Amino acid sequence: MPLPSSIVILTGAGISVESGIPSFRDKSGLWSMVNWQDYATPDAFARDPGRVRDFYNKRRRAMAGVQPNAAHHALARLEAGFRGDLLLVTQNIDDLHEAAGSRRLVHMHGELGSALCEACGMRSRWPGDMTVDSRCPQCESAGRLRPDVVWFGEMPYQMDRIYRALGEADLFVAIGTSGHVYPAADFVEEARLNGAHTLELNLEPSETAASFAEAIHGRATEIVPAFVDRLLETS
Ligand code: BV8
Repeated sequence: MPLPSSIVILTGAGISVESGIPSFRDKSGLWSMVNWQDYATPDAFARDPGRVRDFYNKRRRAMAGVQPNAAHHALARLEAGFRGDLLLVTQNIDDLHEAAGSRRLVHMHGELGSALCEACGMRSRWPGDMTVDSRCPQCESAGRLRPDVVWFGEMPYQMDRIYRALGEADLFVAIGTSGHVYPAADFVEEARLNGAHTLELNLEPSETAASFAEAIHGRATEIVPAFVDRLLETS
């Protein structure tokens, strides 16, 4: 692999599995336990906001004591040691990349620890439970807060910034994602068409495996540090 000057990395739930966070589509994944149509769509929230807030309250509480793993730390080490441009785009709503030290980071599907006010549009840090009585810190409206998470049918965040980075990247790496959800699953094609080398680091071939020039299969805590070591040695 030639030495890259500009890297885009896309992560999915698979990078957090070894920290104890369930993925979505693995056999014990979240969407095999609940029906995403009842929790991760604007209609679900309109139908039963309390049930949806509780669903995210439980996932927020489950983050207590959860630590980033060797794969998160390796990506933070890459950001610190890599002299070119690097953008880390995550589909995950956990804060494990930040906890490991990553800063050039986009949460394209939002964040578990953030609240969005439907009355004034303000986003605010929200570490605790969210209920119908929770008030927006900005406009003080009650009953108007929702999880600051991108649901199905909603536009993911910072897409312009992401596509600009994909246009300039000469290396695109997808880590721990099934390639099931769009538009994230299209990023590899976007990067490839712009001339980037494309690499998939995943437990098994994803649904978009055929689009990648190279693949390394294994557990993220093993293959991601090895990939970062190799890249930093050559840079
Ligand atoms: C939108 C909420 C448009 C947060 C989620 C074509 C183009 C555009 C859209 C679509 C399209 N086709 C269909 C659509 C609609 C839809 C979609 O993609 N549907 C799917 C079901 C086909 N997309 C959307 O609705 C998106 N919005 O397109 O808007 C628009 C246009 C104009 C105006 C307005 C709107 C929004 C998508 C975001 C939805 N939100 N979740 C939450 O509750 O968490 S999706 C959910 O899936 C999560 O966000 C998650 O991040 C995402 C992807 O899942 P993965 O991260 O990949 O996780 P998964 O479990 O699937 O896979 C884990 C992988 O890790 C596996 O491969 C496994 O093998 C591997 N693994 C496991 N353990 C390890 C490991 N790897 C390494 N080591 C290990 N130890």
